[in-house]
Amino acid sequence: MSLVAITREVSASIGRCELTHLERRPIDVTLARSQHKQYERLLHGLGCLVHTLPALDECPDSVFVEDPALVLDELAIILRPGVASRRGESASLEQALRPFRPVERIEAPGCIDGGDVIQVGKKIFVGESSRSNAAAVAQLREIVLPLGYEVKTVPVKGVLHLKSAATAISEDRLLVNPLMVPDTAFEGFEILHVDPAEPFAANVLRVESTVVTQDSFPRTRELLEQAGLSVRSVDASELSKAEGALTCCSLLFKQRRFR
Ligand code: CIR
Repeated sequence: MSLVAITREVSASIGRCELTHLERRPIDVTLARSQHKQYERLLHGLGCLVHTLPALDECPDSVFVEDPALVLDELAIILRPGVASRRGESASLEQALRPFRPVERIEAPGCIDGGDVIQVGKKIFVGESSRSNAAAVAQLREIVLPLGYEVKTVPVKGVLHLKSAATAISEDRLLVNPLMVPDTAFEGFEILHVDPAEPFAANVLRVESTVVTQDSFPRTRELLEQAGLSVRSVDASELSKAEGALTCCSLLFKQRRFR
């Protein structure tokens, strides 16, 4: 079954993005757009059906489509991002998801960013970051427990989202920066650590059996290759200045149409 990748063009206002742990640096919007196109081309080359939404110029962070939604095999959940500036991104994303999945939603006072959610098989880990709270986790549990998922919260430090600190590289292995999230959070998984010289390398995008990393993390790429993975890389320097990485720029899911 094909994978759908929902992406969104880079907003003209990305220079006014939210920043939590990074200093603001000028973002070259033209370069950001061309890097984003390369990312989409790579996904297309890996067999994804890329569905690009038009830019939302009034929403600086809207290229990071991972945050306002979570798509599981059974349904999509419209999340409630942890910062108010990102809540205007949900409506058009919901429209794009409706043909594929029934839609549920997280309501106030819950807030949760998709960047805080790692889903591997029937396990869902949620980062205890500044963007996600217990009310949202309780709502998420209520939605997914009947579908057989298990939801576990995980401490994160020094980084925006759980997925900046750890991502799945296969059904039973995770790539982790142990200084940001403890290995013990992921019981039952085999853990591979990022190279210590590349603390932000843990955010990789798994597309079937391929793992996509950033050009700027060659040492971690080597570790992934030594672990037997097929690895591709892209340049995401401009989106990194907005505190974004690779998983944030797409919602990837099996194509099954709902209506
Ligand atoms: C934000 O602070 O919301 C954006 N500047 C970056 C979001 C990155 N998203 C992600 O890691 N999932």
